[in-house]
Amino acid sequence: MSLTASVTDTGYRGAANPAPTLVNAWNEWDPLEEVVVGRADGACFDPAEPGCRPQIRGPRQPGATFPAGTKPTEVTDRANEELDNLVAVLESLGVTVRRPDVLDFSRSLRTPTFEVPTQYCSVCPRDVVITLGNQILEATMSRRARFFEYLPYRKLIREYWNRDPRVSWTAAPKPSMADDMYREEFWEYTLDERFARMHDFEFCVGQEEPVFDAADITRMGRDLFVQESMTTNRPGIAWLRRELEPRGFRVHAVHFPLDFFPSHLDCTFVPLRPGLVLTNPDRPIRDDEAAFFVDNGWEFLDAPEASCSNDEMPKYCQSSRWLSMNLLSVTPDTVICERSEVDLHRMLRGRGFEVITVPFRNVYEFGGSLHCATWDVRRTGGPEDYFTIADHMIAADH
Ligand code: ABU
Repeated sequence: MSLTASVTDTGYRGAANPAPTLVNAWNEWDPLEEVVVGRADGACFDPAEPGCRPQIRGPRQPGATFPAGTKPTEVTDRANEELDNLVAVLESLGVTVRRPDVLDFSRSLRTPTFEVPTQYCSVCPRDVVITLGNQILEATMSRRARFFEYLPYRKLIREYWNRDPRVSWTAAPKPSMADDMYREEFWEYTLDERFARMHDFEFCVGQEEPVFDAADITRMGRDLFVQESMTTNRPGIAWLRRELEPRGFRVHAVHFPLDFFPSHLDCTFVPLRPGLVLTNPDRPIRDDEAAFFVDNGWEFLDAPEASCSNDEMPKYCQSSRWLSMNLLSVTPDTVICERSEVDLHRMLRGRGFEVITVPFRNVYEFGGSLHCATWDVRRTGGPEDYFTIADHMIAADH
């Protein structure tokens, strides 16, 4: 396997110069030192747009429509209570916690290429920004309501960039989000049609402009795995490859053909520690991609059933019940999980993990659970190579 950059290109100084970079994260599990936790203030309901058709969950009154505008204060307060509790738990573990700014998300947007009646929220930094070694990378984003969602994090990003000259800061090119960037027919397919088309990996974003959400990327040292999804297209993965491979990363596309509405990898394929990935039993990774992990000695551990069905998820939540596996690793042996996912707790404890539990279901309708609602700015550790046995690369596209 040829590496095109040395470790010094990535800002990691190693044992000879151990001063930690202020921004440093190479995987999802190394000991967590600093993290941003989202906040729910001013959050709006997801507006309907070409990249999103929000649906009411479970039983609904005839004629009921998905709400619009700012979420009710009591809903936001309940989510903030759980987010603040997560902050307290992390601080009690010695982790430095930072919070984003709040935007006026109720403001409509009118750009030269699109309009949208409201924006969304700053609960899920994971979707917007990612730490890759010493680099802060802002995603293109894929939905109009989230176009400016980098703004709540910009003050923090500037601070990290100003405080440590080794910190690199990159914003991916913003897409037009014009009508012709999307494939609106996607929303009309029946489940049978989706089944028939599952190996096409064509979703609601087209293949012209590079598009990705940061949560479609998962980090395992030198290797980054990026899901083709409703929120990340093949040009988006090509952009990541061209940007990151000169920095010494290997960028692999991954596919989960049975996930008909893929959006973000962290309810599908969740690395827990070197050699172990928590996998979604409903969404197996494509066989050829599974082989890359297995040939390198990795084990897949299927998550147990979530504690509730899709219909029992909060009424306005747009994520799947598999938020159950959207955990946050604090160390390779310690994870924070949602309180009600007792089967997952039991399974992970059986595998030697310390499991800390927190209530988080009131955050679900704001787009995610514990992994989504956090951005790990700094973990200890460096650019390890966890894929040394089999050196075949996963192709960029399908
Ligand atoms: N934002 C994560 C959602 C993933 C899922 O619905 O499965």
